[in-house]
Amino acid sequence: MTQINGGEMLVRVLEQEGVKQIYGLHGGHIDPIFQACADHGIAIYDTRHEAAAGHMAEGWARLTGDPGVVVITAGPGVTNVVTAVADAYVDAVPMVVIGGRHLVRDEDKLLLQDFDGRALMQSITKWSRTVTDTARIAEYTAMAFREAKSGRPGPVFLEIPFDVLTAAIEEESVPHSYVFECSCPAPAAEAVERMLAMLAEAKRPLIVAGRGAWFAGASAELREFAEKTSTPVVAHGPIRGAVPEEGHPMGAGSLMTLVVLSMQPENAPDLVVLLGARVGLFLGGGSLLPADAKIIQIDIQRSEIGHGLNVDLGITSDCREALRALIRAAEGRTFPDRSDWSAALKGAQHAWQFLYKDALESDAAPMHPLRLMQEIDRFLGDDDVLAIDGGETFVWMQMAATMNKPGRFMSYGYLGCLGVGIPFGLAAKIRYPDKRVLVVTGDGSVGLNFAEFDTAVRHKLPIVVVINNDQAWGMVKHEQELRGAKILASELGPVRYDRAAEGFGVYAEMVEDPLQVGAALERAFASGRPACLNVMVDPRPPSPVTEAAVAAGAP
Ligand SMILES: Cc1ncc(C[n+]2csc(CCOP(=O)(O)OP(=O)(O)O)c2C)c(N)n1
Repeated sequence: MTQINGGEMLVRVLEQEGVKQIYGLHGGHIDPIFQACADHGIAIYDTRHEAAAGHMAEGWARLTGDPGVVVITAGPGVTNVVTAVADAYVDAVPMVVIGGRHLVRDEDKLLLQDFDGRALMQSITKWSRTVTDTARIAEYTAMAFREAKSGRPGPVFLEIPFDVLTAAIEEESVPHSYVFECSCPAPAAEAVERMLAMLAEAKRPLIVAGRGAWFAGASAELREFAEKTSTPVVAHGPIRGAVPEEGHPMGAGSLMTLVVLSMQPENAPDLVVLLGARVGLFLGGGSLLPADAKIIQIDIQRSEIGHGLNVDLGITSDCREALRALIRAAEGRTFPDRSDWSAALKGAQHAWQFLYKDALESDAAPMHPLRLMQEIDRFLGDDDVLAIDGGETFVWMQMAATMNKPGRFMSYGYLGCLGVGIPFGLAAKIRYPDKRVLVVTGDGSVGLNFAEFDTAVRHKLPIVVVINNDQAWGMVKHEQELRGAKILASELGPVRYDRAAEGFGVYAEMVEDPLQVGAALERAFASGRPACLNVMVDPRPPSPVTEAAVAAGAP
């Protein structure tokens, strides 16, 4: 019989799970896993900081729905990946985190990287285990994938002590290959009937589609249902574009449309369908939904129904299964013509262009940040992928972005986690090697994972990073200004990020003229290399979200 070590055993399960790449940063404690990955042709995307490896893994999962796999070393490797795992946990993103651990026999001896990673990870993972028997590594690895993917997905943590990983044992068969059949919960027939009846009565119904709809793979069904029932859609996250936001009467843009609607009582929706969308930050804690609107909530997680908001009809179901049942039941029925309503929504979707008309039409430098975002939106095609990072930067880009295909829009979620931009962009480029990937980030946020320009160069991942350079941690600086507080710890100055990025070997330019943004983007993509455009913008204007947050007394 052949002898294999724990690393080999683990990687055989990765292979069986269809894993083509892992993300990580090396350390002796995990070398057997890296060695076995190389033997099995699994790519290792090694980063300059474990946080970035974690964000790449969650970025991959956010786009594909498949667990992203990150492998980090014992002790500081585990502690450095915590933010990314928390980001995935808060947003229910599947991720398999594999950590090294000190030797079992060295427990509590203060030797190299002696640290209880599992204790740390327990509050930010769905499931966690420490493997103490080499013969069970395969069983536990397969279990980790099942846990990450089942029910409401999320990150899991598997920790393997170095002596358990390196021990040689007789070759054992890894768990038998299986097909992970989705036995997804579907809606009850009565619930489907009730929902269709409520929809038929509504004058201004609106679907709010969130990450749950994306992970359920419900893009096509969402569009079909919206068309069949004349129900407009606003969307958040990668499901944006499932109903094209341009040229389709039911595509009503992002949640920024809700911000405008909340200022137009005459256009308040009378029925809101929360489709895999939770009530939190992006719905203003529920305040963006009219108090007297009827609420229907569809979510795979029963406990999520009514969380933060009273609902009139709750449906515990996988979003795609629910939409399929609704589409079947809606067959042959007619729904009211709602063209006035969808026109009103289109108006709200584009209201920003009128509210900021002067800034958008001015060619003066420094340009207004929304002007930069408009230039970016004009440049981007339907197939291009957009990853956003930053505070004000996120708001301005979210206002300007038009998504016409699903799976092209990425950003952080409820954790409000800055620093994800470059790692998400890199993950997107791995997922879509033939598509253009653009990262738009604040100058503060880009600093958190700036060294990942090196990862982009080493791994030949030609993403283009646009830095919205307002020379500050803009959102917090504007908050200080609006509150009349002292301006402190929020200023950064005119840093030449383009020159710093050049040091890593990327194509770089500084851009000051708004009329040059499009041409600079062309040159950056044409370079065929990773690229950095350091765009100087007017640091003064606060975004409407910052103004609203300060007015509401929120941080
Ligand atoms: C990791 C992390 N640290 C700090 C914050 C708090 N925070 C929220 S917005 C913001 C400013 C972001 O500045 P920048 O990236 O330059 O974007 P801008 O607001 O200027 O567009 C900060 C520091 C956070 N959300 N996440």
